[in-house]
Amino acid sequence: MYDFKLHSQVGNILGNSSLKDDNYNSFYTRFIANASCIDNLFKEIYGENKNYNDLFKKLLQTIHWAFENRPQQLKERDIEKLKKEHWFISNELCGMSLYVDRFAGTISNLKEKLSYLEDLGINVLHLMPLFKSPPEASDGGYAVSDFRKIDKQFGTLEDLQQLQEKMLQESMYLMTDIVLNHTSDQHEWATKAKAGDKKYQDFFNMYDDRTMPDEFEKTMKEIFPEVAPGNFTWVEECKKWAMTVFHNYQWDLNYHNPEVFIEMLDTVFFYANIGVDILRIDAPAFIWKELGTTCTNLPQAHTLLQLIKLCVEVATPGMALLGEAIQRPRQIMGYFGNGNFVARECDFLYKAPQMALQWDALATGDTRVMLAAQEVLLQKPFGTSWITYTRCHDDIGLGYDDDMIEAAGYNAYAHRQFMKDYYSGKYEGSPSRGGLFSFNAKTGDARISGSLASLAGLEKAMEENDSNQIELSMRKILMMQAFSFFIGGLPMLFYGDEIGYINNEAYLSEPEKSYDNRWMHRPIIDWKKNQLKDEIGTTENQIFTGTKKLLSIRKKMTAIEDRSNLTWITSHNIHVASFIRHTDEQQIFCLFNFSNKEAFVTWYAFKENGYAPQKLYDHWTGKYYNVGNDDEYLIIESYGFHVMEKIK
Ligand code: OTU
Repeated sequence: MYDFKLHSQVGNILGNSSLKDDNYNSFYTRFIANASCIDNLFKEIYGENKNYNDLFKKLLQTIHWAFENRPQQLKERDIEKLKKEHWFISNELCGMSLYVDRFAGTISNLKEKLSYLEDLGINVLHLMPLFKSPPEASDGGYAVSDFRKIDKQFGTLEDLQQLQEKMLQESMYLMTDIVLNHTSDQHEWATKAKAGDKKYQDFFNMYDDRTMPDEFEKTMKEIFPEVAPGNFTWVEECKKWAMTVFHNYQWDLNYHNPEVFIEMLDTVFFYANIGVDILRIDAPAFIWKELGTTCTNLPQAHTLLQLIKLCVEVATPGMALLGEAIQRPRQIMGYFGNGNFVARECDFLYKAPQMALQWDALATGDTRVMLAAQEVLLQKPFGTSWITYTRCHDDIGLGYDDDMIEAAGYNAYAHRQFMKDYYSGKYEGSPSRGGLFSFNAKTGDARISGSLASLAGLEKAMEENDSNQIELSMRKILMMQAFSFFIGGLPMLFYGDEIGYINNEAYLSEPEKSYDNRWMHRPIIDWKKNQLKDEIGTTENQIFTGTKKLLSIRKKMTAIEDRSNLTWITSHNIHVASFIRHTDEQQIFCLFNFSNKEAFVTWYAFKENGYAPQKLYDHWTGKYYNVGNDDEYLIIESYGFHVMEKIK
């Protein structure tokens, strides 16, 4: 819609731009196209501010300078990505998430490890938080004290830019985090707030007494109830209560203050102009606080995320946004955008409910709870995608709804208790080794820590030197990984899982980690162990080569590309989750047996969705299958799976 005043304002701001090339023309077009929406959304949140016009001008200037400062190579890459449309939706992309220090020591050393990752089939690299963070109060880098300085333990910004250059040459994409919701209490803004600077106290949620904190606490939940109970921390230096939803050394930023938004948008652009291809927005669900609410998933949080997306589309369009909204299925879908902003909020979301539901099915051998969530999860808008995964640096939260558990005939409370007992190894006969994380004595809730291998039983099997259980746990590991590789989205492996690292308790001897058992599944890589990937017969070799094979199968199948092209199959067997990934040219039947017994799937299940295959080729087993009569069965081994392409 033409808006003379607004478009003149944009024109004036750009007037003295030093660049007038094709890239600039494309930028100008994007700017004019998004300007009205940017104005409307910014006004929706900050329109009451008496300095709105100055603030809006500052926002437009921030967007302009982001483009002016963007390296030419990235501008050209932007255009290439825009031509591809949704460059990030590709069956050829597969990621790994890793801590630089624990994987390679430093950013510079990481350059020498790219070949290991390429051998596995990885071409998207999620580097866990890199920016300055107090070593004694870091939360694994999620307590940032300087958003612009690489933490010296990892190296320098130049090291990161050299790594990014090398990755570009290897056609690898870079993903890293922006911690949008909070800063370290040692960030410059927090230090100034402590010193009594009112401007910076207003960057946070600070109160003179307990009146407002107590009011907030009535409806807020606790994230770390054991080590950081409540949501507020007393700050002696300035005699105020600061909101601290996470750890008490993580101060929540106040997005009611437009200065905070503009500062953090500028940081988003700073990361974009380093060459970040996918920006993981940490804790987006928490960025807007309102009394009388849980201070999560509020409409204003979505508006701010849409605003960031619109601004990124203008200045740095080659960077995709991943929202780390670990929420229940019905809440999580909102982060793809709604109304006029469908597919214009986050490009990616973590498919956290799906991940948790895989672990649910693995514990019970029953896929019905998982299937009960699919109607919601299938509503993902075209042009957005998921990060699919089995494990990450965090805990496993049983973030699916009670009605989904009850749909499978279970009592929700008892079922959740079972899951905690099963994965912490307390349940009689459980093969799992894991830990309860953030147990909440008031609610009985807890999340689960543990590595893929340990939760799948490999740790216990190796302890008992039980070759059958070792074999079975490796089958479970590969089945779980395969599910996340073919369900649709960009698979993100967690480092160490490709080799079968089990839990490690070394963190207990480190004061700054000992209170947080998520460190049990964040290994320090032993490269002698990782080199066993090439030694036939070792568990490392079997897990690595199996994972590698699955990724190479995936890369050959365009039907696996996440084009909202998934149809669930009624497998007529509660132990088996099965779906078709389909295009006109290719149909892939994926079946996963989550039970410890053989599972029978009637061939009839293959015919119900109109594809009626007669002959299938299983890319995993390398075998051909003739589709049988309706009263005949495909037999799937315990924890086995099939990735079967319709041949005719
Ligand atoms: C995120 O966590 C990060 O992934 C965690 O590593 C950080 O500790 C945390 O934020 C604070 O920065 O829901 O969206 O259950 O899984 O807090 C925020 C603990 C999150 C984390 C959870 C998660």
